[in-house]
Amino acid sequence: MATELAPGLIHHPGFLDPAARLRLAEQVAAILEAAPPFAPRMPRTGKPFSVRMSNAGPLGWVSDRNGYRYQATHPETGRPWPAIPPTALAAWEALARYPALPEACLINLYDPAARMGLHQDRDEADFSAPVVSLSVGAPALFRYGGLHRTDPTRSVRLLAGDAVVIGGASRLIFHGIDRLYRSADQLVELPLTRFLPAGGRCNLTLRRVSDRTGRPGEPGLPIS
Ligand code: MD6
Ligand code: FE
Repeated sequence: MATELAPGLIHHPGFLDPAARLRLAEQVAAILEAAPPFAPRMPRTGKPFSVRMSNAGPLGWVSDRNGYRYQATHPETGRPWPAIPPTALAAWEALARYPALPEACLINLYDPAARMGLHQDRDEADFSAPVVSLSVGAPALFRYGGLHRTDPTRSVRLLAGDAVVIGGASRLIFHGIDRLYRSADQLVELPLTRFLPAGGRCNLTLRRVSDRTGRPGEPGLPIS
């Protein structure tokens, strides 16, 4: 049963059943073999994120001292990103209600102590497409607010297999991950233990990057 947390912000608990979670974990592990996780850095300060990242699809989201941007190649290997995993494409087709395929699949890897500060996803040129998120591994506390950083926030726990769609009036809301929870039920994510040896969580976000003219998003300007 889906819950509309705010207009356009939809939580689908258990969207992936355990068999689909296992398939997705296997597909993501194969991507990470080819496109190893890297530690993105904050624009300007160069401070590393606590979350490690990789990407799949024609474009990948990267962040370094020069800012946030999408690019076609891995920042360390220089190779093109692997294809978006089939289980994630199927989730986009079921949930996005958008007439084109996603161009980017950002893979976020959370060690048990990692977190993600409040942010907006706004490096894309077409905000009429939603962002679709899939999670496997440990539960996490997802915080979401409004269109301004200082707006009041609420929180919801995301479990393995949950999907979240951020679209419509919520496309540009601030959101983040405050913390992970320990969980006993991580067996189906076994294929990812090589990349998360202490356990943790993997979140995928699927995005359109270009607008319908094919123009890519503005190069990332550091937020605030
Ligand atoms: C995460 N998610 O769940 C971080 N962004 O690890 C996001 O930043 C996110 O869940 C856009 C849309 C959905 C999301
Ligand atoms: Fe986000």
